[in-house]
Amino acid sequence: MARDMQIAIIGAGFAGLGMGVRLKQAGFENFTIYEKEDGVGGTWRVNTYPGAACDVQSHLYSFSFEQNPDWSRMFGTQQEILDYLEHVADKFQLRPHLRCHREAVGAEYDERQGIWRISFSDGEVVEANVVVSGAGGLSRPALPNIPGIDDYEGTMFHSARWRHDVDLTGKRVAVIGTGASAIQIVPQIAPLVGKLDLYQRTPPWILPKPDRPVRDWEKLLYRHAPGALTAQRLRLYSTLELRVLGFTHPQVMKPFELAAKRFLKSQVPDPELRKKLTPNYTIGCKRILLANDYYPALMRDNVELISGGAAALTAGGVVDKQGVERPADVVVMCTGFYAAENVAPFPILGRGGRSLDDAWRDGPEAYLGTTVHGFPNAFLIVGPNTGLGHSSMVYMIESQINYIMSALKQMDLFRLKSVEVREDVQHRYNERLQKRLARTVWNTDCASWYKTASGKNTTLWPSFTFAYRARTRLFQPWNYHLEPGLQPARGTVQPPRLEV
Ligand code: N01
Repeated sequence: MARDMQIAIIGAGFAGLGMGVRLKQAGFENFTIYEKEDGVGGTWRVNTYPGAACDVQSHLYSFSFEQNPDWSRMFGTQQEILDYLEHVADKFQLRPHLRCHREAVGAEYDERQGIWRISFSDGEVVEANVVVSGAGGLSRPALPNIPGIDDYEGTMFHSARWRHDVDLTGKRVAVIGTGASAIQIVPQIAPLVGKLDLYQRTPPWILPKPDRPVRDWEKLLYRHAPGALTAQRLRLYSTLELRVLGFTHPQVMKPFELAAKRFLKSQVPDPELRKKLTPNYTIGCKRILLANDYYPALMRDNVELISGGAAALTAGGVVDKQGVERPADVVVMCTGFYAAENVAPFPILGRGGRSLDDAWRDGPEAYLGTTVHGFPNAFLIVGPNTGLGHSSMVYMIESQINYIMSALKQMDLFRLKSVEVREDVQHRYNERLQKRLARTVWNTDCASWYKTASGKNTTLWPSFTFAYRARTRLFQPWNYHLEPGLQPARGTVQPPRLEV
């Protein structure tokens, strides 16, 4: 086993770091993690908006190989999760493999040599036998396509690019969108701002968040009692996993709907406001949100909920669906990310110079969400249909890493120049997947970021996560075209441009 392949990993979030750890543990040392930001953490580095926190319990939303007995709360905050990832980078000695401020701007496959040539925004070009994209499923902020967006003269920013230099105290602030980001932001900024206008197009279904500080004795137990942390992880895993039954059998969602309605009623006594906040689609069709402080924030005197969404922007404010304009000093776009379409992580040209965008023009698809026909030696982490509505993405990421490791070990052992998933295998897999998705709650009566404009769900895994884990345990060479003759690539072929 030579372990001499060059491996380029794009992104230093959970996916890229997890991949780095596993490569190191298996003796692959020729890997580099390229990150466009100034450090590790991915989404947990970038999303610094007030109130940013995870909606999956941290004892589960963390690596199985680096469990943390010291989480301060049940649901980790952005800063705590970022600290955890910094710790992972240090503990597993990933820093020497890390190149920050390196944004991948293109990757091209050279069929003759079986290598990828990857270009970065600073002019560096590297050659690698394998490219692993851990660029993230929700990393490209989307702005709404509404008239006047370029005419607005105040301060406008997206939730994922929070402007900490902008003081919101006493200002008139318009928040557009009521998804997972907005419902965390609104309760934090409402007490500061002069007036908060919240533009809601579709009300989300919201359930209470069972969050609390982790008690000192629990931390002691997790630290010292053998198996206690694993038992907690298992308990959380099985509780969350049961929710799959609801998502895949929409008729089972009724009790959740009743619980959400009861919660709304207990928090919002005003029937008018309650009516505006009651969704009219099946619970679970869009992501179910967890929050205890969102509804109370909407009852403040300085907060106005505007139904129908934002129809346009003007130089000085936002126009609602009824044509009423409200002035705004600051507009915060909580309008989500490009997720279901236009999602090649960066321009990628595969075999025959075909672009991934072109291969995905009818919606992204891959085999096991990881490999794509026409793109040999390229692996996607959090690729098509690997997202979850019910449990920890870190579990899915670790499953994908298992699969990629299994593929890399076989490439190394049999000196394979290339591995490329067979077209018929990818096609059959996606046909079955889409049939299964058709019967789920996500395919009922709503539009969501899970689906393309034509209604194809290209983001979610429609089954138990342990079923995905079982399928990704081993790389099956018979599902791939294999080419012998691996030649280790050269790494950097063109150094970065010097800053002058
Ligand atoms: O984005 P979203 P997000 N006028 O796409 C609305 C993860 N995440 O950033 O529903 C008014 O959910 C749009 O309305 P509609 C998590 O996976 C996790 O909040 O399309 N509104 C919607 O309300 C999450 O699902 C955490 O009708 C307009 C909102 O913008 C994903 O990231 C925290 C509009 C976009 O919501 C994305 O969440 C944060 C308009 N003209 C994020 N145009 C946690 O772990 C669009 N909208 C807690």
